[in-house]
Amino acid sequence: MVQLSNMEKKKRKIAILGSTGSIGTQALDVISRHADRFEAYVLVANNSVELLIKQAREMMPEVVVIGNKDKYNQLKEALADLPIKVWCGVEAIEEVVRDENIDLVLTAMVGISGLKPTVSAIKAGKAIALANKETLVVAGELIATLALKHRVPILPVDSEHSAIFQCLNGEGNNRIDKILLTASGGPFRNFTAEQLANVTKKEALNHPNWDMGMKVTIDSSTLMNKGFEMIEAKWLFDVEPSQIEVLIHPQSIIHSMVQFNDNTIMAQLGQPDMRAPIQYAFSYPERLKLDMEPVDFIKLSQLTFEAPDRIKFPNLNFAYEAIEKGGNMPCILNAANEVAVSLFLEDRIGFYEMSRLIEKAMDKSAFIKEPTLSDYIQCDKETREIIYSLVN
Ligand code: MN3
Repeated sequence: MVQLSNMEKKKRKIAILGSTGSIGTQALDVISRHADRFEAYVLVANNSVELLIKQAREMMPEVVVIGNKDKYNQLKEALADLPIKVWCGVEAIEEVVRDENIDLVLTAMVGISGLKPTVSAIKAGKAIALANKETLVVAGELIATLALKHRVPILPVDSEHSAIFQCLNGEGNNRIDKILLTASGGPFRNFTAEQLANVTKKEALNHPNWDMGMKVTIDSSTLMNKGFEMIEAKWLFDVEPSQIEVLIHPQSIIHSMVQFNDNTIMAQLGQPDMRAPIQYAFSYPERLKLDMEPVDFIKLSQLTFEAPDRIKFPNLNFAYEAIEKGGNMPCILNAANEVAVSLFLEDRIGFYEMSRLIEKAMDKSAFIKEPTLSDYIQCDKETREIIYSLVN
């Protein structure tokens, strides 16, 4: 599936899209600890200019890009004494990933903003370390087709997909019977429907196992994240949604499993530490040292599993419905969810309203069977307008 043998031993030059976010900062930690193997060649952030300045001074990349043009002067002045190129704007992000020296692009931007730069990087033949799952949710077919055409490997950074990817090591053409996609269940796994109706932003942001960005933490609490990951798995591993079973596993030790046609199951285990899948995507197919504690099975004593509650957490069903319908429906799902999550984070709507708004958007938005890249961008915009019109 993936051919990276020609870049095995040389220092990999990496472009980090979203360097100031949760994945981005952990990626820079991985790069710093293996400075003989990796180089942060490009750093891209949307808004967090102060952190970007600090990162640039530490990592000394070739280029830094700030998405928000209003922050350009501040960035430029702060780095004036260094030989670092400073760019700004969304077009600059699409351009910077095409630099001939880049080996690998880590896509760790939030939401649909990662779509165009990912397309641009694939067209330029860059290997992709994919953390921005919304890219595959919105335009999975387009990305999968492009990656195949340009012979570009897509290395998953999402922990579940990295696990599945690792379970497939050495399996050649052996057919996947089923993917067992594990989920922690989030902070509200045992809440009643009444309790769920009243949960606060603060409670939702308190994830039991994983330290992640705000958007994905809220998505975890609604199981939208797992729905997105099901769609992500479909495109990464060429399986049908019916072959993907979501399994609640509160300890987050098994990161996912693959069942083959002889009913043998392979699992990948480890501590819930995002640096592990990030580093594996960077060093693949090699494994490098990581200061992560091994799993202590005696201390753990048990690993438990249960079925997800699809009544309390309907977003999971919406994801299956959206991918079955296909076309721009997953794009509608994603756009509606992005707006719903931001409204929840602004304390403008309650926990359940996020699901209600997504359901309404899927009903109301115009269906396009075979969308182009510009259809996706337009559909994203229109869906957002629909959601805002519903709450105002
Ligand atoms: Mn995940």
